[in-house]
Amino acid sequence: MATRPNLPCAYHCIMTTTIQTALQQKIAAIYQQPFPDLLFEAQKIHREHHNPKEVQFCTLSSIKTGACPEDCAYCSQSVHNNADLKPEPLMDLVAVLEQAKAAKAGGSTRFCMGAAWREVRDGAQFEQVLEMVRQVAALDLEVCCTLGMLKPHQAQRLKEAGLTAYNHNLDTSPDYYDQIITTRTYRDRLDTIAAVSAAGISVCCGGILGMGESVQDRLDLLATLTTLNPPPESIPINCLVPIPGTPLENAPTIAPFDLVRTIATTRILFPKAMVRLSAGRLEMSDELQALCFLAGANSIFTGAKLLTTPNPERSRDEQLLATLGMAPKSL
Ligand code: SAM
Ligand code: DTB
Ligand code: SF4
Repeated sequence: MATRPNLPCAYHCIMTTTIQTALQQKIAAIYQQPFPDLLFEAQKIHREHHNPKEVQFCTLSSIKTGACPEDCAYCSQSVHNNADLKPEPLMDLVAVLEQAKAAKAGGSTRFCMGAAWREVRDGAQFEQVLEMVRQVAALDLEVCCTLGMLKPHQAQRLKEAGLTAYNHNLDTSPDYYDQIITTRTYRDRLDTIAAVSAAGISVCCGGILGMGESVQDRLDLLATLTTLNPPPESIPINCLVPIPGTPLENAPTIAPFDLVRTIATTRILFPKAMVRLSAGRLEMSDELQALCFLAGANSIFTGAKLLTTPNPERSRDEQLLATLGMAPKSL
């Protein structure tokens, strides 16, 4: 695999070219191993740090849907795209708490609230989200938010409210980023991640596979994640859900073995992280999902809906785990 001699400025700010190339080579060597060696290495590391028979169930809630000013090419919620989606204002607290209680009753130990915002603004809506965080945390669930860009004082307030983790994906490589999103930069993303870490909140950061990127782009995303300090404790690996009316509606689907290799490489690079097999499971066979678990994925989103797109029913996931002699992870 050819390595790129140069990556753009945002990347240079965190790595010199020499380290960058060495890191890229190291990651490529992991990824390119013969499949049995790659899976064996991933399994060894996975078993040292996690129970290989357990998968964490997480539940998503779209607390504010659509009308987002960002132009993410994959997203149903961008005003720049023409997806068939009805925008919804910020949900009320009681409705969110009902969803969180139902999630817990269904075996989820983590509840993730997503808002289609470019960034958080101080004011009544943020106060309402802070109250949601407080009350979901009081249910004894891990509580995660993904609300767009944050300033340091906002991250601090989320921490004080009891937030466990903040999801803010880098999505792809620094090189490919401007093919997917033009209304913000990689540096913007890294700045929010730094604010989250500085506030003592755990970072959930991953990407999307199947947006027309190269294998090298996927490995460069992983390389960037290794430069975060501390490394992310949670890494969602999403497969693109192609949405009619978005620029990526006809993007080529990721090859199943490329997905498994990417998950195994992630597990090897981030032994302690939760690796989340996120969007795109509806299109996957049980056998492919089982291979992803063997490669080190240990979390899924359960319930019939992700944020705006369908997801397997929880009963199907329970059945799959039972067939494999596996079980949902308790807190
Ligand atoms: N607006 C916030 C942001 O972008 O950070 C939070 C919500 S956004 C929908 C959360 C994540 O969902 C994105 O970062 C992206 O990785 C993922 N996502 C969105 N649309 C997707 C799609 N069609 N397929 C796969 N993943 C998707
Ligand atoms: C993440 O990486 N994947 C989740 C969660 N973080 C917020 C979202 C997936 C969204 C899939 C497309 C949709 O349902 O709109
Ligand atoms: Fe907005 Fe997030 Fe969708 Fe981008 S991914 S359009 S920021 S909701």
